[in-house]
Amino acid sequence: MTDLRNYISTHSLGSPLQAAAGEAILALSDAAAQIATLIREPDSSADFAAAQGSANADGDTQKALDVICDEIVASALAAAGVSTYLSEEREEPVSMDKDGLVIVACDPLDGSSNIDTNLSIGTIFSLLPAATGPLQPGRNQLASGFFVYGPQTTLLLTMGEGVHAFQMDASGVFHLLDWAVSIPAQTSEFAINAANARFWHAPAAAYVADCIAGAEGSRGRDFNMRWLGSLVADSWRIFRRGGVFLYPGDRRAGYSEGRLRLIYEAAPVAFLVEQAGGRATDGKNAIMDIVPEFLHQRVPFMFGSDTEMEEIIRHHS
Ligand code: AFP
Repeated sequence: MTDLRNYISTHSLGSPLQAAAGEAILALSDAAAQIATLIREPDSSADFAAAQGSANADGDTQKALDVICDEIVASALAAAGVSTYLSEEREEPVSMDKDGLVIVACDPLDGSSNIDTNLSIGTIFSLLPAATGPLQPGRNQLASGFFVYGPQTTLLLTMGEGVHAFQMDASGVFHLLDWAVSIPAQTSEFAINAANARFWHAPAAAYVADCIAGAEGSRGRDFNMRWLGSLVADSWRIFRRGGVFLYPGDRRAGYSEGRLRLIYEAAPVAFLVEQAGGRATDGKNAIMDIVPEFLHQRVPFMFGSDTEMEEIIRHHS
C-alpha cells in the first residue's frame, strides 16, 4: 500500500521547487500526527478549549489548542527548510530559512470552536513559491490540502495533478486510499449557517429559499441541509458525496466579506475543489483568481458541486 512518502517521491520529481514542496508536505503530516494524538488522547490536566486570554490577528479568541497546534506546525516547517510561515494565529509572516523555496500558509486548527464538543476539526495548508512573496493568487499554489481529525485522521491533498486521499494508521503513517476523488456534479444538499438568514444579501437568500421550497418550488426537488461549523468536516463530506458550502458576506458588522480567510482557508480548499471537478467562488470571481491585499483578508466563500454552483453563481450575477 502506497504511503504519503512514496506518493510524494513519485509526484515531486523534476524541480527543486517541487522537491521543497514535498518536504514541506511530509513535515505537515508529521505535525498532523502529533496534533491527532493530542486531540485523541488529551493530557488529563489539559483544558485545550480554555481560552488563552489572547486573540489572533482576526480577533478570534485563541484557545490553548490553537496555540499549541500553531507551535507544532511552525516547528515542523522550520525543520523542513520552509522560507516563510503564514498562520491564522500569527499577526505577521514568520521568516524561517532565507534560502527556502516554499511559503506555507496554514490554519493550524480549523473548527476550534468545536474542540470541547468532540466534533471533527482540522489543519488546512497552502504551498506557494517563495520567489513571489506572501500575497499571491491561489492559482500560484504548488500544493494544498487539509487534515481532518475525526473518527479517522485523514488528508486530502493536491499537487496539481488531481486530488488524493490518505488515512493515518496508528503509527502516524498516512496511507493512500483507493478513492478517485471527484466531487459529484449534481447535489441536493447545501451547507450554510441558517441562523444568519436575516443578515444575508439577496443572492444567498434567494438561493436558500429555493432550496427550502423544495419540490413545491422552482427547483422541483427537495434539498437537505448540513452545517458542522467546521470547514474541513463540511468539505470532506462534499468531496465524498457532493454538496455546496456557502459562507457569503452578510450585513453583520465585520462579516461584509464573510468569515473565512482567503490565503489559508478559501484558496487551499478552492485548489482541491477545482482539481476535483468542482467550483469555488466569492459569488463573482473564482477564488483561485483573487489576489490578496493583506494576510488575514476574508472572502465570501461558496464552493462544491459544479452544476449546483452554476445555480448559486446565477443568483449572484
Ligand atoms: P473556528 O475555527 O473559530 O471554530 O471557525 C471555524 C470556521 O472558520 C469554519 O471552519 C466554519 O465553517 C465556520 O467558521 C463556522 O462559522 P460559524 O460559527 O459562523 O457558523
